[in-house]
Amino acid sequence: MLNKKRKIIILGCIVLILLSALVFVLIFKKDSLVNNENEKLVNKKNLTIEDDYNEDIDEILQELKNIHPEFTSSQLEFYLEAAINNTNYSNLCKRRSDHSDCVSSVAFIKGDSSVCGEIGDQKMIIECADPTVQRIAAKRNEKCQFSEGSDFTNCLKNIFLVYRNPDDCSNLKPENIQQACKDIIYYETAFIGQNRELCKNIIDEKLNQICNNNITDKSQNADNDGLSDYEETSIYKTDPNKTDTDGDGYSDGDEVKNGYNPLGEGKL
Ligand SMILES: [Ca+2]
Ligand SMILES: [Ca+2]
Repeated sequence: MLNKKRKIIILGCIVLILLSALVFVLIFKKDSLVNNENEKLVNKKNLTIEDDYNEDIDEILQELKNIHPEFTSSQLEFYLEAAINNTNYSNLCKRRSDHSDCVSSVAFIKGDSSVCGEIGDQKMIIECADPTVQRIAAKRNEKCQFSEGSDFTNCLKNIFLVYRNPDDCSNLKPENIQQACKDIIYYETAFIGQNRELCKNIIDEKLNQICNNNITDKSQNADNDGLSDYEETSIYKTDPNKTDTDGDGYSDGDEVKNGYNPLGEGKL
């Protein structure tokens, strides 16, 4: 009799333990499913906005609110939707009375100043881009420092995409970001004009070095014949390392100066 009672108690305990374990597994599974769903949603939102930086949308919106306390929540909601859905925000913003605020906010949320490229003149574009660049510059500038050569210069160029001349950078803060903006513009100008002289304006050591290594010196004159290497290679097609390319006894520089052809007989 006692044995039977004990058996029933033990059996009851086992059933109870099994039931508890089942309930526990079910609750845990449900929780992890919910968490996964939330995670997926957050990742999806972040990925749509910025693949590389996974920024927090709530923080971005809070920053935008701090800059523009006058924005209503329906404005913010609209800008966020336009930015996240990657829809045709240029058309969406165009129809609104707050067109420039809309474009600027979409740029800000997306962290993409090129969005500003479509509005007005250069001054308006810069006004639109400044807050976005200030939001992203420090983080991205830091990331750029890990790359070398053209990867490094392209990385910097992408941050200050819509800035065309050093004056465009003048409202950027803090000072080092403003300087980085100016530096990459000096680099671009030096590179396009192949004018090494302009490299001296670049404060950043790494960029200064790349500039000096990559860009030919327009005033350099290896053979000292009165024509710079740049003039010889780009204009007269003479040998920058040979004083008298055509070997007629007159230097390339003298021939050009007097209107003679440095590559053979006759006048230029
Ligand atoms: Ca020369
Ligand atoms: Ca000659």
